[in-house]
Amino acid sequence: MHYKKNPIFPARFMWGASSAAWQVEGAVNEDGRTPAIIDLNSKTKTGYADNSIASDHYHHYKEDVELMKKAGFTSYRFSISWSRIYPDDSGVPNQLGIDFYNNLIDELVKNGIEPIVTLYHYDMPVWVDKKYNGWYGRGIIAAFDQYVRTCFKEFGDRVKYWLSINEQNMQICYGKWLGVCKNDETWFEDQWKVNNIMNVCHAKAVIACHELVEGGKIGPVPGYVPIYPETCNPKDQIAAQNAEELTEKVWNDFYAHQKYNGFIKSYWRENNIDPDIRPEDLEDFSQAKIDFFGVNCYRSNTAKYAAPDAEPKDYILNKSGEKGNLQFPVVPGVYALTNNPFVKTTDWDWEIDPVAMRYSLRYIWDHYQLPMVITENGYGAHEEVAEDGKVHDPQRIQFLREQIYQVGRAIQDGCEVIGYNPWSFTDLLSTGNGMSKRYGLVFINTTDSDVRDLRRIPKDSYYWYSNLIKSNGQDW
Ligand code: BGP
Repeated sequence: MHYKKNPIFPARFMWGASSAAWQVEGAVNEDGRTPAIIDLNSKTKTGYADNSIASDHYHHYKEDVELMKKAGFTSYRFSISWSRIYPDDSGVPNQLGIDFYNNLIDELVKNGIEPIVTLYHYDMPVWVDKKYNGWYGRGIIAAFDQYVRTCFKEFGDRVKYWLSINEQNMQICYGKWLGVCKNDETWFEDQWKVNNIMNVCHAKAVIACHELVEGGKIGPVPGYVPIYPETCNPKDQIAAQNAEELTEKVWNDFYAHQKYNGFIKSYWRENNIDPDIRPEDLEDFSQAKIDFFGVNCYRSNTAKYAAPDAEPKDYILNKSGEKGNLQFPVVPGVYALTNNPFVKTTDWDWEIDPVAMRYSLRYIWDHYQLPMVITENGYGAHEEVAEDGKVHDPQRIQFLREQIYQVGRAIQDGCEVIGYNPWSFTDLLSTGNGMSKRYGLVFINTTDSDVRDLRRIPKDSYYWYSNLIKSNGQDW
């Protein structure tokens, strides 16, 4: 791609990278942490590494922050492990867990790096799951409220950017994969009850943040995959809109307007679904005004018309890392997803589509006029240390270069974007492929079958990104 004119990024733009507790920390049995559902869920996935060690960030956090500092980071997005803070139902927080995050936050702040903190990234404590039936039981609402209030009180003096629930839309759309769905048979209806409880928890977090954190800002983190219509056939246009509603817009409208939109209310009516929304939920929603959107954007999807009598198909993600192993969903009478011949794909069949980044930022800005921070965007690949001891990742450099260029274009288009935090800082566990699907700017010398020495080796992309951010987006 030829860059005729470099886009201008605002002063104080937050350049950093991203991670999540269970994917990077390890130390799952240390200092009082108890198991999270994702620890158990992960064991059912082929090739998945045991996350008891992961990237061992728990023991390497100082070295990791040092590398961020050297790269010129001004932000770092990470998540807090709920079961480190509340390991059981005693209502007593675990001081050692609090100490770990205090140390990490202090280290970041000392080095001029703004912490951006996710409260929930797929890792529900097993005790919460057992006691309240996970996201299905309304008992989780008070437990979540207690947890987030503790986070705000303990860390809110230094953490001003907060994120509520990571990719709530994906957790509903891929309920089984991400450990939320407990019963396949009833998920069609259950998912909307579960979603309502998640919405209440999100709303509680927004309210508590504004109450407890001076100058605190909080937003949701939708997994945003823009949907293009396959053709200009009007039926494909509506199919694309349907897909957009059922995978993204229902959530984003809720976050921005604090109420359910007309599309979903009518969908529930037509399908005899009762999402069990209670008057007290509506009261919480009305007070939960978000300050910004976190945006996780990796790829795009393409939709086409699906006839009412079409054969239904589930979305089956590519779990092997060999191209061509993905099955697109067909929802009869609503939409079907399909190939986009205009974009390439990764080994896991994820569309490589930099323009989707510009499209997403413009779409969210046009609909909601709220500032946006990119909280995830990245390239998953098989990688190894080369004979020269370095890690060469030209495809990631190309991916990031093209994506960041489109972020710049969106800013030029008038969108308010305040930061870019790609996935991920170091290599970490992928949701389904452990260490064999690597995203990091920094290589972690470990594999799914051999822990090795966990050495940190900055990849070529780390150096490239460092130059780019030190020039505030001018040195490509
Ligand atoms: C996002 C999740 C992350 C991360 C990423 C890459 O949806 O928020 O936790 O894992 O996707 O996905 P994967 O690990 O499946 O490649």
